[in-house]
Amino acid sequence: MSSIQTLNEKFGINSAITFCEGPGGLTVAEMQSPFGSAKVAQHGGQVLEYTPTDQRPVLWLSDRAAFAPGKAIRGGIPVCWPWFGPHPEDSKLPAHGFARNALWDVISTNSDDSISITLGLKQSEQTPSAWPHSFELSIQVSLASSLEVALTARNTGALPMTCSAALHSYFAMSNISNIRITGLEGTEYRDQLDCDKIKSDKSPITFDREVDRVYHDTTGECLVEDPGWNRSIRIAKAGSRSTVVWNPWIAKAARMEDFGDEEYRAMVCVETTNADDDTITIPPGEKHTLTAIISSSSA
Ligand code: TA6
Repeated sequence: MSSIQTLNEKFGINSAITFCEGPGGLTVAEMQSPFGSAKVAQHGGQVLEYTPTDQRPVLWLSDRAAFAPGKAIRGGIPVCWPWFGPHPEDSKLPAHGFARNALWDVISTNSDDSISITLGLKQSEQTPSAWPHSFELSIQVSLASSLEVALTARNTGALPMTCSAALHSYFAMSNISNIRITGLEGTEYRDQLDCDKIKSDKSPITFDREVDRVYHDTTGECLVEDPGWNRSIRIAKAGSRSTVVWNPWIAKAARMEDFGDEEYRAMVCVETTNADDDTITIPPGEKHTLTAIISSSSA
């Protein structure tokens, strides 16, 4: 019996959750409910799609995304763990940690009040030696009137475990030049494009160049207003005091092989993070959960 057949036998739930072969031969869980649909890959524990009923897809996925073991998938909601951005000591290590490049196990599925799937990852011989911790990572994706993505890191070792993380969500936009993001006005941010200077802006965020900002001390929700598609995407969160906003714009998009030169127009990242001084130290036996709650409605 194929691994997909085994997964469907063990975890499939009628038409609510079925496992199939996705792009690049990756195993994907397809979730279906009256509220909409979603797809989650075992590779990276990564949400690939979220489409509310009668709406356009909420998440963006590059037409050039690589779907291959060991490579990060460009789009959806990559799981950046146990470090956000470059590794703090060793620049040779992959940016944004190793979780998004690893194969996760299916732990459970459920169809009680929402359709949900939980995947898990724990230390193994594949875990980079740079991360000498025992851990259990799980991601629970729940589909109801919103999409809730909860990343839980449990420290199963004997020493405190300090990690940074991101649910690195890519949202589909009609045209980056016509959208604005509210909810972060007046919030201090580290400008990754200007010598990490700390700045703030009283206005909603608009885009006419590359933007790469880590907002600090913010627990509130963001609203991405997209008049071109007459909708707003709301990103609420829990377990996070930092938010990242990114669009690569023209030059950086052209430098990324898994990113179409013109695709910067069609996306924006609003990332739910534990970054900068929001890095989390988890005592032995304890856990921390980072949650993003995503919904979309006509503007
Ligand atoms: O979250 C913003 C960011 O850190 C940007 O600096 C950019 O590097 C982006 O993540 C994508 O990183 P990746 O390693 O997925 O190409």
